[in-house]
Amino acid sequence: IKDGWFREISDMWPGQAMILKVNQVLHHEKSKYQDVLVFESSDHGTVLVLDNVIQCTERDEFSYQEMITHLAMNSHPNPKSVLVIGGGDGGVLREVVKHESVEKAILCDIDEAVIRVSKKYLPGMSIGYQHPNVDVHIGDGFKFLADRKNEFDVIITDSSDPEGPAESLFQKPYFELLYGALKEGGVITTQAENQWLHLPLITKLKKDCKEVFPVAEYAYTTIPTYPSGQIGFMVCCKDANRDVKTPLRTWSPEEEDKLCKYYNKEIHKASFILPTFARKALK
Ligand code: AAT
Repeated sequence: IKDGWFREISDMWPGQAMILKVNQVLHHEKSKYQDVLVFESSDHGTVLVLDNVIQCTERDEFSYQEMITHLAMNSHPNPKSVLVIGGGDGGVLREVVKHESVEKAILCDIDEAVIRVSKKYLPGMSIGYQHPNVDVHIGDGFKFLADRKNEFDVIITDSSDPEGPAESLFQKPYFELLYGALKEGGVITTQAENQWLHLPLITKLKKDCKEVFPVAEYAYTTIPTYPSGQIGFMVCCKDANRDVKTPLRTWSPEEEDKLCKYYNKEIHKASFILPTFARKALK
């Protein structure tokens, strides 16, 4: 933070940076895994930053949390058992428990500090922890999955960028673990970066996913405070006949309106339609 502005400078997005105006710093610590900063911004509500990378702002977090969650959840006929890897702020959990079919939701984040500060400073997201069907596990997502077989209907990997503790969550052995931990017909989504900035990485991700899952598609959402204003997801399914681009279950327009601010059944389909340059690279 310099002169009252936070700057998100990183070699993952060279030559550009999001800058947000800071009203006051609410919390700053070095946890065991990362630098954890929470500040109140002038126009984006409370902001969570890990290792100088914006994880969420109260103003636009819903577009990411709803899409990474409902793209997977609504591509499964009856999701009962759900796992979230990362997602320490609780926002994805909040979205998962909107589905009445869910009997158990486990969250595994590596860093207790993220969960602790989110419970204190981000109540609109950490409300997800209050649901009775939720269990929390503190630990590395890769290690957690190593002992899990045939257990989950949906697994959502809401992870930070590959530079740092989430590096292993972007590699093929991780997708093999995800495949093994899913029940028959299971679905995953993972945070899969930005098509303007990370096309080679996304191409590699999609190739790795395609070698593990019979269905692997890239979708994206718009979000002003992530680099270049968009972020993508890999959506994969164990069932070769499932079309994840079309929601299998839908809410009524009234329910949709009550439950979601970004996701709807039309945007589910639209989120898989890519501009020509990205479509070519990912073919
Ligand atoms: N919903 C907020 C967005 C995030 S949160 C990323 C979470 O992943 C953090 O809470 C971090 O502690 C956790 N994490 C990182 N590595 C691991 C790991 N190996 N196992 C489990 N959890 C992990 C993502 C923001 C994306 C930013 C885009 N630029």
